[in-house]
Amino acid sequence: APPRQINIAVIGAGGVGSCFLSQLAWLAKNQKSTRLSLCYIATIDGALYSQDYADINIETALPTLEAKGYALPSVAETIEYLAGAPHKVILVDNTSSGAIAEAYPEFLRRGVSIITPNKKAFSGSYELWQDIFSAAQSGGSMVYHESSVGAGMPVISTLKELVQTGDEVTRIEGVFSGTMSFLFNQFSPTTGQAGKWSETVKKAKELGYTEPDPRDDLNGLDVARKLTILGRLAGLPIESPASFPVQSLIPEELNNCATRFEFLSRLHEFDDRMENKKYLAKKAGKVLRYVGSIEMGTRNVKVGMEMFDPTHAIAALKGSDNIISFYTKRYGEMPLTIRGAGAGGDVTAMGVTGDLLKILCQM
Ligand code: NHO
Repeated sequence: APPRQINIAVIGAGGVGSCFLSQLAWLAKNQKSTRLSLCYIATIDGALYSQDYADINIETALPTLEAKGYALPSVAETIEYLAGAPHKVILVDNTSSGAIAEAYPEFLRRGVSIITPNKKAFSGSYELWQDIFSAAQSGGSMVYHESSVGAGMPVISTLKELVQTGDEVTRIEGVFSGTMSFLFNQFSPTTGQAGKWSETVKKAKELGYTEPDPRDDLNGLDVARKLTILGRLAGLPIESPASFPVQSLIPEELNNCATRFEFLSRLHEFDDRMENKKYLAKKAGKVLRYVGSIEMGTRNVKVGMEMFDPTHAIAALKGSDNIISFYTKRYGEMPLTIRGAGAGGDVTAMGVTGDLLKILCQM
C-alpha cells in the first residue's frame, strides 16, 4: 500500500521556525511509513499555499515564499483552509503571536492538531487552557508544546509521565531562562572575578543571549509563563502568570524608559543595588541565582533571586543552561533533574519535531 499522507502547515519561520523546517526536511526524507506533505507556510510577511493543497517543497519553501507569497490570510481564513484539507493536518505554530494562540481551540475543534514552542496559549487565562484541552477532545485532535519550557529537553513529557503514572509531585524548582542563567553565572560565579551587573547585561545582549529588548528577559515574565505551564500540568489551577509574585530586575526608576537604548544607558546607575545583594550572598558563603519554584502542598509559586550554596546543582550551572528539578514521593529526597541547553533555535526546534513524532505515532 502507498504510505499514508499527513498535511503539515507551518506558521512562523524565524530563529526556531527555520531550524524546524530543516528538521522537517530531514524527517520527510527519513520517514518511510508516512508522507509528510507541507501544504501551507506563512510568516508575518505573507503565505504560500494552493487551493488543491499541493505539496510545497520543504527545502525551498522559504525562498519561494519570499519570492511568490500571497498576502497573509486572516486566522479565520487559515482555519477554514486547513479544516478543508484532504488529509489529517498538523499545524506548527512557530510564532509568539497571541492572536494565533487564542485561536487554538477553534483549530482543534475543527480537527487540526497543534504543536508549538509558543508559550502564550498555555500561560494565558486558565479558561483558555481548559478550552484548548476540551477542544482537542471534541475535535479528535492533539496538542503538544514540549518546547514551551526548557527548549528541546523532555521537561513537559517527564512531568506528564510522573503525574500519569501516579507519582505525587511535591515541588518543582529550577532555572528556567537561558538569559537569566547566563547573567547570574557570569555576575555571581562560584569562583573567580565578575563584572558589574550593567556590563554583564550588555555583554549578554552583544552575545545574542537576550531578547532584542533585554527588558523582556529582566522583567521575569518569561519565567513566570513557564512556571504557570508546569504548575497547571502538575495540577494547580494557576489563574495567570500575574497571579503570583515575580521579581522584576528592572529598577523601578527605569520602568518608564521610552527605549531599550535609554534603559541600557542608564542601568549602571543602579549597579550598587545588585552589588549589595551579591555582597550579602557572599557574606553567607553563597551565590545569587534567578529561580522559579512551585510548592504543591502550599500552592506557593514564586519567581526571583535567591541565594544558593556553591555546591548546589543550581549554583554549578554553566553558560546559558537550564536546570529543572522535580521533587516527588517516588524520587524521595533526590529530585529527578533535567539539565542542558534551554535556548537556541536548533534545540528548541527539536522539541517541536519530537512533538510531531509523538502525534504521528498516535494518528
Ligand atoms: P522569531 O525569530 O521572532 O520568529 C517569529 C516568526 O513568526 C517570524 O517568521 C515572524 O514573521 C512570524 N510571525 C509572527 N507573528 C506572526 C503572525 N501573526 N502570523 C504569521 N507569522 C507570524 O521568534 P523565535 O525565536 O523563532 O521564537 C518562536 C517561538 O518559539 C516564540 O513563541 C518563542 O517564545 C518560542 N521559543 C523560542 C525559544 C528560543 O530559544 N528562541 C525558546 C522557547 C520558545 O527555549 C527557548 C527559550 O525559552 C528562550 C528564552 N528567551 C530563554 O530561556 O532565555
